[in-house]
Amino acid sequence: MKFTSLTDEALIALTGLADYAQDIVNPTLRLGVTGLSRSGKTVFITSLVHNLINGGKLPMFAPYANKRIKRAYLQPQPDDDIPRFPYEEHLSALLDGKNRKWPVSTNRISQLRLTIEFEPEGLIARNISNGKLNIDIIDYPGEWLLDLPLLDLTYDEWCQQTLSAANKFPRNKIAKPWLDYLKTLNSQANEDELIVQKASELFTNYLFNCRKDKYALSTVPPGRFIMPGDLAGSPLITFAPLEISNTPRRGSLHAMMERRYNSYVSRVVKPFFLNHFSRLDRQIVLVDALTAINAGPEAVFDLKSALTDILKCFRHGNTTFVNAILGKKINRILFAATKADHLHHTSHDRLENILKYLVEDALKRSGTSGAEFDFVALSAIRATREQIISQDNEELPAIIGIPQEGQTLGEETYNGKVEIALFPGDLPEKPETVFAENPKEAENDENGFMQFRPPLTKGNEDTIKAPSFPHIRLDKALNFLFGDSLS
Ligand SMILES: Nc1nc2c(ncn2[C@@H]2O[C@H](COP(=O)(O)OP(=O)(O)O)[C@@H](O)[C@H]2O)c(=O)[nH]1
Ligand SMILES: [Mg+2]
Repeated sequence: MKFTSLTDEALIALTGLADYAQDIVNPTLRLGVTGLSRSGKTVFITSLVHNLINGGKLPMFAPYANKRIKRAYLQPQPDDDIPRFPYEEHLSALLDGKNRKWPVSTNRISQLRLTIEFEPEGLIARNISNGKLNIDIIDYPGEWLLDLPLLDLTYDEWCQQTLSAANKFPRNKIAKPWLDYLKTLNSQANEDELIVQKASELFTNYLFNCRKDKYALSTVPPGRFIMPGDLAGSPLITFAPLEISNTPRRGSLHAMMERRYNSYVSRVVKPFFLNHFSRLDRQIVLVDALTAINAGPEAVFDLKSALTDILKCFRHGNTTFVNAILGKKINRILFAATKADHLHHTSHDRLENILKYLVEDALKRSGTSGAEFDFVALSAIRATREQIISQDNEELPAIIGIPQEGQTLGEETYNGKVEIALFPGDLPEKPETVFAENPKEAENDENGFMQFRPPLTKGNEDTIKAPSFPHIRLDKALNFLFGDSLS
């Protein structure tokens, strides 16, 4: 199967033209926000919107620093077939005083329209622009992007790839219960719904376990198995790889699995790329690089291969025939390493460099997409502050925050109320070190990084006067993503 066929191209062309016509009346930028689950999409969007609406501190966001932004507000979203991003719900979780908490994770696509009124720059611009820009933010799981390679794989090829990966360290350990069950199956046996369900359940558990912080593996297709969206329980995501020896006999387990795999590819994967992905103008890819670095070299290699697949999506998306004609393509892509507040600022540049190194390495293998790239280490909502602590005649950079209830460090279990100081450790100066032995000796829980509670902000407690969430380099990200469209 190809990314697009002739009929698909016609469909993209129609949607593209409709978007184009709309854009003339109401200038609109479609901003994709993606990343694997827990990479920080929900927190990023909530903080972005709140900071813009409430006059947060954004000195690196040029149109805002130059006071050309008059106001920003939410409007009803344009697409009736995508759920709305539940901004108010997420916000109230974060602002709930003593009970404040991180918003609940979502597992599907959603959309929000933010409108910015601004003073166009220069006389001519002031005459031709109405000074209004809609930013349609589309939040979608990165797991769905990593399904793109499936468009080119037959069921048999997919089985081969998936099994070969599952038999390698460290996946072989995680996959054991599923692989053991697989050995009891005969692909030529009669089809059987219960067997298919059992295999699919064990396979899905394996994928989920790969994502745990301890392993932090990134490439775990099919994406809907982990992020089912509205498909939970559907036959479309009830299948699994098999050990295959010959062509499928009619009515066999093999034939049944193959049929479902093909439906998944044509009815789930392809429509996502045609209906949503192909309409984006700008894209931010959020990457929880710290968790991968912390889990060790296998996780970092896997992250790089996920980044390669993601870059391939952008390249495919930008080279379809109609996109070329309509001049519609993703022209800016920002890669952002999230949760930088887990580090002292002396390591922020290092984190940025590691991400850049991983993406540039991946670019060599994926080919370029013609888009402009940038890299940033950010924290959309900063949960820590910094302090230098003297210990044994040494000045050590520490971060201070309130660990979430139940977090542990050594013997200590925290109750979600006390603040602690933590030495976060340094990231390596040479980015390539992350492929070698575990380079980071930080003070962590054995299950990964210490999770901190969200900070107190205005709305939480009267004593705090900040207009919006504190952050690290959120403004730099906004400037790259749409600063140019507000001039
Ligand atoms: N300290 C800190 N934690 C963050 C930040 N962004 C996200 N997180 C944590 O990561 C979790 C997952 O973030 P979320 O935005 O829900 O991820 P999503 O699944 O990509 O939407 C949150 O519940 C927080 O615990 C950040 O900027 N700083
Ligand atoms: Mg989310």
